Amino acid sequence: EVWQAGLRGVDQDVPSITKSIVNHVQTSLARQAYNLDDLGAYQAAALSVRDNLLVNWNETQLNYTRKNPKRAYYLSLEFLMGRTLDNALLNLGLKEQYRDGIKKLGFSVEDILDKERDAALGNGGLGRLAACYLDSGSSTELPLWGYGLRYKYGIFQQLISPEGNQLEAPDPWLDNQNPWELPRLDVTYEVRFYGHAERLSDSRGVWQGGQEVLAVAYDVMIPGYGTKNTNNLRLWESKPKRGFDLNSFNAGNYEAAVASSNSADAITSLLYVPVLHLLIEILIPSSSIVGKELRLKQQYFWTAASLADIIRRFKQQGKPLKELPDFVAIQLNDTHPTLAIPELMRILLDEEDLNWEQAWSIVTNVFFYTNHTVLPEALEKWPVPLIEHVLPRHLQIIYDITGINKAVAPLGSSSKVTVERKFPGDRDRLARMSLIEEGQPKQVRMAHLAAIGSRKVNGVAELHSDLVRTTILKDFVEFEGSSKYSNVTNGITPRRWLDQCNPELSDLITKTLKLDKVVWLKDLTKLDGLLEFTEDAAFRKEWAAIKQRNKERLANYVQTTLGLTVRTDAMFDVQIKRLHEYKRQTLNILGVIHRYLTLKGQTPEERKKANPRVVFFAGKAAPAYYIAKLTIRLIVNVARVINADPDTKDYLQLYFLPDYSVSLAEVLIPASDISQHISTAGTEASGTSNMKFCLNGGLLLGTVDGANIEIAEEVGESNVFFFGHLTPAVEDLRYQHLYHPVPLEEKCPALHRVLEQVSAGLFDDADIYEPLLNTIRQNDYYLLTDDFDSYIAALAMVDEAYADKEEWTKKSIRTTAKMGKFSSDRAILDYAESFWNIEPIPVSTKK
Ligand code: 26M
Repeated sequence: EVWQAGLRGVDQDVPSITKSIVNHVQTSLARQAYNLDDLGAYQAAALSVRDNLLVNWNETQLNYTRKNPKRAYYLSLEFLMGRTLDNALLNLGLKEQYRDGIKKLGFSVEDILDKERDAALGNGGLGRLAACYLDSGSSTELPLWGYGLRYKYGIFQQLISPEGNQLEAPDPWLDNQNPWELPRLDVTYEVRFYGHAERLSDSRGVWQGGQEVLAVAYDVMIPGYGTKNTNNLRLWESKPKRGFDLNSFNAGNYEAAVASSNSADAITSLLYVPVLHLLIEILIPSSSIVGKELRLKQQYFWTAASLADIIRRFKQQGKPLKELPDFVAIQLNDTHPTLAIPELMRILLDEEDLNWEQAWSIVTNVFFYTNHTVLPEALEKWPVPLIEHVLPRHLQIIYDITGINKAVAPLGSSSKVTVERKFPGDRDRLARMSLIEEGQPKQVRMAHLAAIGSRKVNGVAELHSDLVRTTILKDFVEFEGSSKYSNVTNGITPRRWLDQCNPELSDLITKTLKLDKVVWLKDLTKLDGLLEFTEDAAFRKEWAAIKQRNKERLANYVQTTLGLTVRTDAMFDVQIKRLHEYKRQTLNILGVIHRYLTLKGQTPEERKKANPRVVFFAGKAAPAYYIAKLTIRLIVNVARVINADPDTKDYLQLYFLPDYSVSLAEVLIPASDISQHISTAGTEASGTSNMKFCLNGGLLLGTVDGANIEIAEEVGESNVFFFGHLTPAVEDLRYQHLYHPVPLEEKCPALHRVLEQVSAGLFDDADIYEPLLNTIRQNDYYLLTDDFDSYIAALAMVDEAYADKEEWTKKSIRTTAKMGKFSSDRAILDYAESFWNIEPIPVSTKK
């Protein structure tokens, strides 16, 4: 087909593939082809695929240099990429040729793909979103680069002890050589920390002394789907500027000599888990100061190196800096890169001699800020003394922006309209809006800095963006007007999250729509062509059979990795996401216990009417998040008891799958009949796995929250299972809890019975779960006692609906058919058009 060879410029036949793999075995791996193992075969195949990517990557970059378009940069501390080889093969259209070539060499492509380690440089939704956006940026041919950090260790590996406790082990993902990165040892920048800052005038200053660290670039190629366009993800590694301190070395003080080099290496050594810098503040005030300083250094190191790289590229054009916004747009993924705002001000004022008005006008036209949460405890704040110590000049600039004691932007605003002038005498408002929060110590509110320094601010789903406008940034909307505050609903790449993880369903869709798959995978709204087949019994049969085989694939995975036998003739019910109180895994497990107790109270005859259900959980808890870890322990121990109970094991099984990852999600998602997205209304900004399940024909059980709402709008309320209180009720209910508490046995007897059984030690030692149960009994901030009955009712509706298999399959087809909106191509094009003002730059297919 045209798109396969022509558009991608890659047309490798099987003999040349085997030749290239064997060549890499000998010359890159320095091994013999005749005694190669799967890992070696994977590495050689990956290097051979990389050769193809390199050709496209070079052409793409050359094309950008020649055409010199405006470019966009996605700054993210997290890129949760998962595996690359399968994705690269599919995007290049070379999967079948490689399957044959690899077989000729005596290996199976599936075994080889399985040897790749996930690149897990992220925590959850925010990092995976960044990875989907890179895929879509290349696929839609946009000049979009990512900038991040090359962590030596990704997110920790999760182990579960026999007692059910989460244990953390390091993730040394780079231990095997990584064929997907290109070290650019010549692309380096110096980044300064500490030292002292002096003011030279009202706005200008100088920053000297301290310590300098080197940032070294590593490039990761991001191939587009059905195009030659291959963008770049540049990850920075930190390294000491000089190997070590020669003076100490010569004086025989070897420890001191390597100390400074170690402190430089530490910056990119590990990915931070949110709780380490957020929740820990609340639990143990001013605990790990060292950890906090390192996280701040990480953020500045990455931000400074990325900006220096962007400005160097811009300057090569020989254009004046005032034109920067015409050529550069920078998206801030959450507040993590917000130091880019004072850093660009510093460069423009101190190094480029611009005045404040000129500099601020450039800054506020270059940056764009995406907010990913409205949970107050998750909003970043940095202690003023810490910033002063590590980045003294940036603190001066932050104070200049806030306009010491005058609140937002007397200097910052180019229109000279200040909060004081617009709202005279409103001191509370000034205090609320200030970049500096009063307290011991004072803290810098990063979301405020990101908002006032950006051209546009967006949330990640309609409801969430409304909440951003009406809660955390309300005062800013009132001050600046609402046009700057908008929404881009998240999306997911259908390449990885359908074509790659569910190849059988992808093939059935291609066959049914009678379209080349590249067409519908690049215009996902085409899926609604499936709607007319809901009434086609033969089609439904194929659809249901694929779901069944995906369930067997998952069962097989559980059998081989955990040695457990999962029955596949039951409904598969899945909740997979980071463990957090607001996501309410607790509600789910208490619902499972309720179901178990109900079954136990029935006669064997009565039980036969039950809809058999297998419940899967997976997800990591932040290492210091005690309640989240206790929830895991409860799930594991309930599973141990339930799965061993002969009365119920035919009707209810429960599994906690350890070490959730992108690759595990690719097995779990296609196998789900129903998935749970049950956050307290107003707390889950968007969610993105909800979109992935629905795209794969799984139905959704959820609250009226985040992107669930827009999914229901698309697929129709009759095809989703909604329950629970709505966002506007939440505040009121919390007030009731505090001032008019009702005893649990009165308010929710069903839940009361469940808690009593857990307390009594039905699943574990009697007292173990008291701290978890008390969060519900005491103030129940996440409203489990308010939503439990309607949750149980919704589960009953799910059972009832599942009993009618034909009708269920129709719902499943309708759900997939209406998921077009949630392609990350739509989302990234929305950013490109409404925010960045950039256009697709296709690589010419003609030589
Ligand atoms: C973690 C531990 C303790 C306290 C708070 C947190 C925490 C909560 C939210 C940390 C960060 C948070 O927000 C950042 C984030 O990752 N948000 C997620 O972004 C995804 C992509 O937009 C959304 O789909 C998720 O709904 C949102 O939670």
